[in-house]
Parts: sequence; C-alpha cells; structure tokens
Amino acid sequence: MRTRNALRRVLAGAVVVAAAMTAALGGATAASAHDSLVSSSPADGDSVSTLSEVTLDFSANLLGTDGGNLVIVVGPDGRHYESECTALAGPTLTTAVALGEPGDYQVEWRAVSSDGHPVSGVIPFTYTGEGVSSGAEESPCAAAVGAGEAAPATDTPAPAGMSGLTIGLLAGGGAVVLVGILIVIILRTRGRED
Ligand SMILES: [Cu+2]
Repeated sequence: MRTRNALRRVLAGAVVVAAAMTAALGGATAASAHDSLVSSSPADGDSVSTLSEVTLDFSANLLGTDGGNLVIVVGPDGRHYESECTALAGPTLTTAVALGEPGDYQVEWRAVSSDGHPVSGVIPFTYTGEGVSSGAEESPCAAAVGAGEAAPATDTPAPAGMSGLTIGLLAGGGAVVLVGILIVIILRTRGRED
C-alpha cells in the first residue's frame, strides 16, 4: 500500500512537473512517464524463512547514476541488514542481505527512472527464519547514507518542476520588464525629439 501511495505521489509529481514544464516552455516539452516497480522478491507483505538477496524488477532499464539506486533492508530493531551495495543490471536492482532476528523488516528502495527522475518506495515483509547477522548501525554501502530518509525523494521532481516554472516565470517577467523599459526609453526619446 505504501509503495502504491508513493507511486501515486510520484505520478502526481510527474503531472505537476509536466504541467510546470509545459507552462514554462510553452508546451515544447513532452511529458514522459516514470519507470515503475513491476515485481520484487520479497514482495509486499511476504513472509520468508530464508533470504539472501533482495531483487527489484522495474518496467524499464534504470539509469546507472552513482548512488542513485539504493536498496536497503531495515530490521525490527532499526538496524541495516543489507550486506553489500546495490547492484544494477538493466531493469533489476539486487542487494545481498543477511537478516537478524525474526520479525517485521522492510525494504526501502530508491531508483533513478530511465527519464532521470527519482522514484522510491517501501516493501514491508516478515522474516521467520533464524538470525544470521546482528545488522549494522549504518548501511555498509557509503552511498546509502541517509537512505532511511529516501522515501521523501519522491518529492524531488516537484522542486525541479517548480524551479523550471520559476525560471519560466522569471524569464517571462524579465521579458515584460524589458519591454516596459524599452517603451519608457522610446517614449522618453520621442519626448526629447519632440
Ligand atoms: Cu519522470
């Protein structure tokens, strides 16, 4: 559910960005869709007794931006249970994990859509197996620092769109001001000539 809500926010963000870009660039920019999560292992709500890696499959090849594609696994104790950095292969993200005590875990992911926009989500699952790791305070992957706050990254397209809109408004406003100044100069010049 949370993934769906996140995706809805992303889609809403895309609409805002598309509208802003259309307004700012006079419709020169075509709207493009984000890639979406097609399936995952574990899936939302799954109960697993063994898990050595988390795999996420997307609707298109993701962009291989440094640190942009992250998959972390947070345990019931809030510790990190991913054991390696996330690997990207086409539309698939894979992260090796070693889980701890049984309980409620969640996969938190962030990916760079093929259109360059970040998408993210959370996949809760239950672990019923034996602990094979005590986890880590922080992600073993340096690029994943702050990934716990990755969910709000879905809001990132909006500021980008807003800045595009702001630039458009500023450019439009600047043009109006320039035209106004020119009119004043022309009127003054004519006034002197008269
Ligand atoms: Cu997009």
